[in-house]
Amino acid sequence: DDPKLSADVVNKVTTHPCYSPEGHKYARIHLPVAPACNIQCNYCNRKFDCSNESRPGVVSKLLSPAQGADRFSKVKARIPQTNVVGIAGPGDPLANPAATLATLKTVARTEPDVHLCVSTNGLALLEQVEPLKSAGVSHLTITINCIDAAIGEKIYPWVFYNHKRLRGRQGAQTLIDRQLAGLQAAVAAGMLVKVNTVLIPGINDHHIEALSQELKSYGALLHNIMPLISDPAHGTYFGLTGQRQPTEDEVSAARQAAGTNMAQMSHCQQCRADAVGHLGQDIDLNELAATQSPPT
Ligand code: CLF
Ligand code: SF4
Repeated sequence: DDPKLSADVVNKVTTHPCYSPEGHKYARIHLPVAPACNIQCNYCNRKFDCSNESRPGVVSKLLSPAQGADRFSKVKARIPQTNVVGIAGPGDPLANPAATLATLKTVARTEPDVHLCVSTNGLALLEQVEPLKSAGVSHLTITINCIDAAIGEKIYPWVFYNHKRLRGRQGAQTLIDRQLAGLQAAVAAGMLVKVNTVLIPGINDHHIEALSQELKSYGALLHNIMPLISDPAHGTYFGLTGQRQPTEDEVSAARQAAGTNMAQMSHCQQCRADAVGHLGQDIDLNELAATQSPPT
């Protein structure tokens, strides 16, 4: 509804299933080519997909870039509305830049009209904005849970930056600084930047309005507040404190608070890193595997 958006931006928003409800007729495919991660989130268990952008409790079978591009071609033949190729894990795509970029470039050669989408924690984003841009990435998601290191140190026990493991407040501050610098650079490079925030009761719920105000000032387009999925059986737990997940009312209140500053996404499905199909109607990968090439 924003009259300031150009026709090109409106087109990119309305043809992407995550960026607008109007995009629901299009489908996305996630290619799980990125196993490593460069930070630790307290709600993550590394045995599972990145729960920043992916439904926890399921492990993606990793693909090589060539296998990823091959899966895309097969899915495109079967679901022609697949116009978004996303890299969202199972770790952080930008902690695996070679695999991520090789996959995106191969896909773009096969199908130049597809939207290329990446979801990252943002730690390594600033260095990768140019390579991502030249690979043709148009849609970018950064998971930013706070802009206050006193909150961040409760969420991230460590980050690995410049060959060093940084802990506590220093680690959190480094991550926040890099996320905001990366956000600014990605916006300046012309990417449509969405921010995902995992809502964690008692940790960052009081901070959402201040966060969304800052995100808006850095040029983010859209805010997706996702409830923490807390299920020890699925390997997600918040540190060892048994953090609960937010209620529906708490999620609505956070979206309302953030909505004073930013357009809100409220149809997120918290997808797996290997999700395929229309949002909420994922197709079965086992069925797809029957037509998949053997590992190389
Ligand atoms: Fe995938 Fe993410 Fe791109 Fe969408 S998912 S990389 S922006 S193509 Fe979408 Fe799934 Fe929610 Fe992500 S519903 S988890 S917001
Ligand atoms: Fe886990 Fe994702 Fe956080 Fe990395 S960024 S620790 S993969 S939730």
